[in-house]
Amino acid sequence: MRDMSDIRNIVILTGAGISAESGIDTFRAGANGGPSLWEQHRVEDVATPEGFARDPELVLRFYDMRRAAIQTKKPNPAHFALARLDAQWPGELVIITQNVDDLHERAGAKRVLHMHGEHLNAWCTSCDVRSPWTATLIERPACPVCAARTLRPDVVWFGEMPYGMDAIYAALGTCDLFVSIGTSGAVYPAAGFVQNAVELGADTLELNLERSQGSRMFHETRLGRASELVPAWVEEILM
Ligand code: BV8
Repeated sequence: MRDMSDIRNIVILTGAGISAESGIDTFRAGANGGPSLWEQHRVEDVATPEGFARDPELVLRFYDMRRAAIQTKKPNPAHFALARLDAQWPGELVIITQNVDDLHERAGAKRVLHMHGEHLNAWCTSCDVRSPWTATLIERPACPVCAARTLRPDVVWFGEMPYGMDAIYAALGTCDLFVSIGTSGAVYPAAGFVQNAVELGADTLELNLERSQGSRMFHETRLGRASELVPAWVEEILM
């Protein structure tokens, strides 16, 4: 691992585990054995374009329930620690999140990239405009721009192209440190970023409740809760 003083550019990847202690269910039940999202619904039924075409009401209700739920949750110390790092870090920094909640932003983070979209946006498949959205979509409301009743969750489903891939690969190409927080490493291309980082010469650190599927590719793994591990790591890197 580099000496801390040689680290200029940082790429952070977050997953559902960073929001778990805010009360937002993860996709795969973590070591804490909490409920997981996929236990209630099969991925193919609620997180694919085919599932949406087959049963739009089921999918719209699934996302309406989650969109409402996240608005009752609050950022936890891990989100606040990353927002502090974002504000104080003099070099390049980007928080690439797989999460579709807005807890990074509500904690004050600015340099956030939602590669899998955002619950609080609705995407009109007629005019392609994404509009801020905190209400429900089940009643097929009119698009605020073109009035068509073709709004869907602005969330990247399986088989769809994640957002910001060019910016992500550019950031991985210049980063000195890649930090993965609260993700199982089960879904690509996000799960492959650590491999890109290693091949491009970055140091890699994993902060997670349990070892992720890509754990062996990290130079260092720290196991524990994000609300404890992340503030401690930010304190260390800002020293
Ligand atoms: C793509 C938004 C091409 C939706 C999500 C066959 C057909 C088609 C595609 C594929 C295929 N086979 C493979 C693929 C690719 C596919 C894929 O990877 N499938 C998997 C299942 C094998 N990927 C895609 O389709 C992607 N698109 O490939 O396009 C392409 C390729 C390359 C470059 C460009 C384009 C699109 C995938 C996006 C799917 N959408 N989310 C929604 O939110 O509803 S995925 C969703 O699950 C998340 O966003 C996240 O990405 C993923 C994994 O979730 P995690 O965040 O890791 O959460 P998880 O519950 O799994 O783990 C939580 C972790 O936290 C655990 O490790 C736990 O221990 C830890 N934890 C728990 N509590 C705590 C904690 N850690 C710390 N503290 C705690 N307190």
